[in-house]
Amino acid sequence: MDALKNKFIEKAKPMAAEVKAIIKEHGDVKLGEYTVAQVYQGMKSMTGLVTETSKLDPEEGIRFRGYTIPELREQLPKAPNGTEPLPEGIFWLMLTGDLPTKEEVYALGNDWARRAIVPKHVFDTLEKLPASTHPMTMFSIGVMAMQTESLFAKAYKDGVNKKDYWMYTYEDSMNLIARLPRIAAYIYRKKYKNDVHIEPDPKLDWAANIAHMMGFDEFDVKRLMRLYMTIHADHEGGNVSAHTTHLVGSALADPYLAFAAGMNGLAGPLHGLANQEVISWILQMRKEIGADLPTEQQISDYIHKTLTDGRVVPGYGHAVLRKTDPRFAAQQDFYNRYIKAVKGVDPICEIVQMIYKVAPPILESTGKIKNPWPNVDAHSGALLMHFGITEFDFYTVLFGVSRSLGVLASLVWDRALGSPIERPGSITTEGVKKKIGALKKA
Ligand code: CMX
Repeated sequence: MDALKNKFIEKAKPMAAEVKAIIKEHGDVKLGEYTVAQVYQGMKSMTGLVTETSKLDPEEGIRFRGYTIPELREQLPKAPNGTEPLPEGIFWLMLTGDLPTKEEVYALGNDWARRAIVPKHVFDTLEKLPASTHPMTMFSIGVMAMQTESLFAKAYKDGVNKKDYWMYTYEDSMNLIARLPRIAAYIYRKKYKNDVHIEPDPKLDWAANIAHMMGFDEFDVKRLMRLYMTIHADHEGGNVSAHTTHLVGSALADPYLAFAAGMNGLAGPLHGLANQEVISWILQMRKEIGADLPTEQQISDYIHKTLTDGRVVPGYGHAVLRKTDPRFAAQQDFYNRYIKAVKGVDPICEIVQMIYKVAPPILESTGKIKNPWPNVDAHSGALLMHFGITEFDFYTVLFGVSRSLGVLASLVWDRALGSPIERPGSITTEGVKKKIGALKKA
């Protein structure tokens, strides 16, 4: 058994017993009450899931197994000469709860490199799609085409004991994570670089290889990709991509099917597609204003116009967060440290900083937007643009590659803890009205 798999099951076995005991002894303890508004409006702040890998605090932002993003940027192992964490490390942390050593992270990277071979029929499937297919649709189809490789599906068909589900989920997850960079880069090169492809470099780490296979070998792009892949990895369990993966997996659909479903949710403009929307919105604003660097007044006018047109300001707002997203702050720090301080200002990154100044008071003044602050998507595209990755309808694919780390780590936990099929109850509006009536009478 490999080191990570060994370490995982050492942790998971006693925890599964503990969870069983909690359900048996305290199963009827109330965790909270919910309201009519919560039932109609997306179950916000309703605790309905157990997710071990990360926890989101509305004021502070995300913690991965207790660690904030600044702490992880300090403490997770880095590539030789690297300054940003290796995403292999955050996967290890999410799966085991422990910070890995450099040796453990390098060994995991080597394991993924060995698993990274994508079957030819996956590329053949992608080749058959119309040229106009959106990269996220291609990504989801690529993952679905690879489902032929599922060890979980095969084991289930062969009658595997449910105690061993986690093992096959682990193997599928590791294979899938290892192969996603190749699929993502293939989509990029097929769509934007004349279908000319670049083989992976087995000596490179997982994130650096994505940059390499896309055709970007500069040190700074690899550095950005390591940060990008780390900070997008997880955002507790209730977000659309994580929750969908968990939900579909709860029917014992294998990790390929469950992850592809999660990616279809990530492709929505209110979730992951917002990173493409942000850049498209900024470029449209520059075009309409007729200036590369609009003034604060012009940005303010454009935000007002967006709201008047009944559209959202992409990259702003959040269903849980109530402060600036620390993932935005990490990218802002990257811009200041490695771009602005070294090469001077970048116009699109500067516009992002100006929007950060101008947008929150305008959004707040509407009186209905609960969080006027930027989320992760407000900054990510500007950094990619800076390094020449200008094809913004590809950006969500990169988000998806990173998100695999969190949602698949959670899926392995789901099977190790024996989580059952998810099936919440629902209510009709007639039923809601009856409850309200009964409460009024009482
Ligand atoms: N611009 C304009 N209006 C916004 C807004 C924004 N950035 N954020 C919220 N609102 C509006 C909502 O559309 C809603 O309007 P209605 O009452 O007319 O329906 C109202 O304000 C209240 O919404 P909320 O409770 O503050 O926000 P929700 O929890 O419903 O939605 C989110 C959260 C992220 C979908 C929303 O803020 C939004 O649409 N933001 C822009 C898209 C975006 O950046 N998404 C990326 C999120 C991060 C990620 O998943 O990647």
